[in-house]
Amino acid sequence: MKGREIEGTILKGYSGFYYVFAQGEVYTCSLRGKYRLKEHNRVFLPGDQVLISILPNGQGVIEAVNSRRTELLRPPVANVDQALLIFALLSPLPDFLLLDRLLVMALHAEIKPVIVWTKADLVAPAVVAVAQAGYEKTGFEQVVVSAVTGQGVGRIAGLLRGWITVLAGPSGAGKSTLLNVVFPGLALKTGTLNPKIGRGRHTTRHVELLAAGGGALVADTPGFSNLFLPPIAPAQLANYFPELAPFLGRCRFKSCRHDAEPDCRVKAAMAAGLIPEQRYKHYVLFLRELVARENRPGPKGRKGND
Ligand SMILES: Nc1nc2c(ncn2[C@@H]2O[C@H](COP(=O)(O)OP(=O)(O)OP(=O)(O)O)[C@@H](O)[C@H]2O)c(=O)[nH]1
Ligand SMILES: [Mg+2]
Ligand SMILES: [Zn+2]
Repeated sequence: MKGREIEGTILKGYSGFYYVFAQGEVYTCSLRGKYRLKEHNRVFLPGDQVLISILPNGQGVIEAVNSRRTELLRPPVANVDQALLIFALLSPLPDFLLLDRLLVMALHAEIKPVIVWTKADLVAPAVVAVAQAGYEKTGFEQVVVSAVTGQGVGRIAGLLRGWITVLAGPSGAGKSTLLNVVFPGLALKTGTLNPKIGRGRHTTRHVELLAAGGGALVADTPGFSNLFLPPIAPAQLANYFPELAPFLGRCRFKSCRHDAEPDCRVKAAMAAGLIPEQRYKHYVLFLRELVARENRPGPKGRKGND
């Protein structure tokens, strides 16, 4: 028997069941038989939009699933609208290389990145200004927050409302703390690094979306540091650094990759202080990484899908 049907979002899958958020409630759902067939072979992710029917006992059955708008692999969440890239201004010091990697990954996945500088209470305003200035020409949205003074918390709440958001950033940057301040009901575990396992204590094994209130669906992810770049053709990489745009297509060589070539407008712009040196350096680093991957023999290297 089929009950009434409503649309919802998968929050998480757990031992054969899916928890679906629909019309303000969480329903424990099983899968309609066709999705359990082996040939279907589909893995449902948090963020998948589904149609569920509600049984008389209050449980649900997933009847249909929509195609995905976006798909992230790390963390595995579908239909993510935006990624908050959370970096502390101090303790730990910002890992700008990781931030620049995450920016490339977000743009490649067609997810809007927002840079969030946390722990503003620990540093002088000049330190905040320097961090922000490094990304000003990218045009990426930046928010400065402090869980201690409440600075920026209202802006974060406004950004999260109505969207699917993932939080990413190094361990200890304050991701869970920020979510707790924005949504006090969540009561996520926070803390410092666990020296035994070398990462946050509360590292969750199952990625899940939290129905945080006000229509916000957020994934709080464990911190990480090591990431592969997505499969981007080296010649395309410059397009993932928005502040390079005004200088592209004007170098001596049409095929200029803005690395060792002579008469490069991008390098000239960097030398003239129009592009932050650190961002340019990371561009070159990523470029060489992508070229090395392209030149590596074997299917992995050629397809660039590792
Ligand atoms: N002074 C200050 N401390 C903060 C702030 N935000 C977080 N902290 C502290 O930073 C530490 C780490 O915070 P968490 O929220 O656990 O960090 P996380 O990013 O969730 O870390 P992982 O879950 O390990 O990836 C905790 O001791 C927090 O109290 C802040 O705005 N100011
Ligand atoms: Mg955390
Ligand atoms: Zn060039």
